[in-house]
Amino acid sequence: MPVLIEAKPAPLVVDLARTALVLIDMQRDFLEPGGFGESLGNDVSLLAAAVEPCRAVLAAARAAGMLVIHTREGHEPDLSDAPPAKLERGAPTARIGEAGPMGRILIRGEPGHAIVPALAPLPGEIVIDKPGKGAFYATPLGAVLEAHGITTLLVGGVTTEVCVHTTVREANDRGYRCVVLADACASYVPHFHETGLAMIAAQGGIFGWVAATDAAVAAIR
Ligand code: TIU
Repeated sequence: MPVLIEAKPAPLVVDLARTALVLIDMQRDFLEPGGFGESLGNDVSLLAAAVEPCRAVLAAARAAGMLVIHTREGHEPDLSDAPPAKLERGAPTARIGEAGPMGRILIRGEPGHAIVPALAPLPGEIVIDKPGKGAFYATPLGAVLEAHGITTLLVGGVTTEVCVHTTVREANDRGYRCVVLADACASYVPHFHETGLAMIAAQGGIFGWVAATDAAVAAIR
């Protein structure tokens, strides 16, 4: 069904039957103390504001029967999918693969790798495990979207300027229309969040649209 979503730089009409909700990396490793995000020196409480908007749009998407996709950043226990450049960089308090209070940092299957309880995937919902920042690199996401005839993505998650941006840039180049839900995203660096959103909608929407979660929820209902 075609619906109108109020967005920047301009409202757009989307066909809900061809639209997926993609929630990026709403994992304990990023949102809770003791995980990857905190190991990098971040105040993880800055991401909490995105949870309720994500929950609201997730509920609306489920009720409307839309395709729902969750992503998780993380690595195989043997780190075979983690490039040295990623493992070695920076001076974290604990490196990827090292033990932390939520298990090994950013490793698949560990408690910290899980999506936060408020947004836990339902049985049957698609969960894309990704080794990189973008959700298309080394994952089946492209094939999944193609199989479902998806043309438009509603995107929330963390962090705005890292995994959300990378995924939206990848999706835009693959021909998807991306509507980034501003308040359903968050960053450890608030001005990166604001600027990151502005970058998407600038220049006539150079690689997407930006909308309030309420606007998307109102359109989906
Ligand atoms: N550190 C940071 O801002 N983000 C990431 O490492 N991954 C995601 O954004 N998911």
